[in-house]
Amino acid sequence: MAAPAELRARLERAGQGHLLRFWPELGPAQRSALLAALGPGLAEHCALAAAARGRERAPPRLDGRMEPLPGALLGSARRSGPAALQRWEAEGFHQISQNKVAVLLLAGGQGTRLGVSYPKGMYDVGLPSGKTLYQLQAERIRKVEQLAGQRYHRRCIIPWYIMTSEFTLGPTEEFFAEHNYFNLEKSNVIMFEQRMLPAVTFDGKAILEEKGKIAMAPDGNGGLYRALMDNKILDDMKERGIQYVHVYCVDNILVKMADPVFIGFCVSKGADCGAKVVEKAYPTEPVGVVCLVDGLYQVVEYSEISPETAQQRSPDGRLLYSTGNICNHFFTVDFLQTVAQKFEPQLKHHVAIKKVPYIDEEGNLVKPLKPNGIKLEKFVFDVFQFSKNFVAFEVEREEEFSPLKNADTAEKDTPTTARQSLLAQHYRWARSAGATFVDENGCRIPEKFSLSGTEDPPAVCEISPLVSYFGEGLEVYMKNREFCSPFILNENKAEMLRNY
Ligand code: UD2
Repeated sequence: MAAPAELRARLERAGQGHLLRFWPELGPAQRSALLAALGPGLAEHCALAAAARGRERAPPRLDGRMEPLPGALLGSARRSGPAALQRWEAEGFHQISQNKVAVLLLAGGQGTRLGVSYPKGMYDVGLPSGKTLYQLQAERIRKVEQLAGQRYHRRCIIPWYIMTSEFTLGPTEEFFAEHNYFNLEKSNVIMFEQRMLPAVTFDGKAILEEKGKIAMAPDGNGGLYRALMDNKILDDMKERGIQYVHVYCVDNILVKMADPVFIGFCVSKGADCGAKVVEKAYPTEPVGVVCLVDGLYQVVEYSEISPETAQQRSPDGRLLYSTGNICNHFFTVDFLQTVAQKFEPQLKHHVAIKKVPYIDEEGNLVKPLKPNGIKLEKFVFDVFQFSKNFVAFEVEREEEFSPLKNADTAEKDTPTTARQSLLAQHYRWARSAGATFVDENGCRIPEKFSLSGTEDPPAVCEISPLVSYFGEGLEVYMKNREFCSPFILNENKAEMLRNY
């Protein structure tokens, strides 16, 4: 059967005629799948992608239009006294105890830099326990629910929304089912799917990855806002009485799920939108900076600032633009609703240039060695501009940020650095709870007081999130006790030590 003439003519006119090149070879199922992908929006998307790439080849410098966040909007874990931190924490726990807080994981990315074919959350960075990122996150949720429950003597639930994509939904669902949802209630783990967009060549042609299939990629983590509407997630949140959502990305091994201090800070400031940030390590560090551009809140990518601006310092010696984005955001449900219903179409498309495998004219699959394709993505933080009351909260990098981005061949943000960050943190917690460590021969391991984020602690001590969420309550198990490294403090061990 020939392709419908009208469709062929429409595609030819739009410069997309090549998509029907292998039509005669396709079976009925492939044909109907291809037809479904060839909707009227396709040509428009291809033209948009090619034009966007043209613009982004020379990204505009934003220097002259930027201003740092006003101090009044910027809270800080380090520079605030214990009384303020306790007040925010208490506010956060209060909201959690009212079942008004949810967490939302952005897990639709393909993890290409890490080089694994499965979702990043399933990655095991080599901790003594063998726990994956998903398991650590699930256990942190359970622990915060428990801590809030103990304070307020009631059962607390923090629903876990997980945005996946065509690539990650199936394996993520299977993984959670295999692990019995890490003992969370299945009905409180809500997975939904973001949309996909076609990959396009530099001259604006959709790419065939199979003879009857257009190469597609998730529409970026800013695809969240459409996905919330597509999947009626905001309705689900409202039915559950959720008012505040902590949105975070999958790869930060130190992520503090539903962090009561951050939630409490944002709620007590009356914020509709907030971002956790870390102080930039050095002026050219490749992280986005949360700041104002033309008076609107924005994350400015490092490529959009000149080295001179990046190096500017304020009178206290800190970098003027020091607020590094770590993809940890606070939103009220009302704000999400307004954005999703009203502003989503205004979010700009960012261009990602990628190597996209394609079918050549002879029908062979080619894996390009050089980037050949454009993928358009929206970014989750591009909604900051619509906030009426935006705040940022600066946290300690070594306590809260160590992302898993690259394979171990890279220097930074690898499985090794993620593992080291977590074990260094747990070593610090154990030490301040009064623990000492010996090696397998019983010899005392000398203590180390200052650890860089990227070195192994002198003793290996892994503490289950089910025992401690942020280092709290460990004295009862560890004070004046000696442990043999490597040591895992899990729930059973904790129970034994408590009764000992
Ligand atoms: C993200 C932030 C960056 C910085 C950095 C810190 C964005 C756009 N950039 O950069 O500013 O904070 O993290 O680690 O937020 N994802 C989806 N769907 C998609 C694409 C990505 O859910 O279509 C998820 C992905 O699974 C991950 C998160 O979004 O959990 C961040 O994605 P990324 O790793 O591609 O972002 P990165 O490292 O460029």
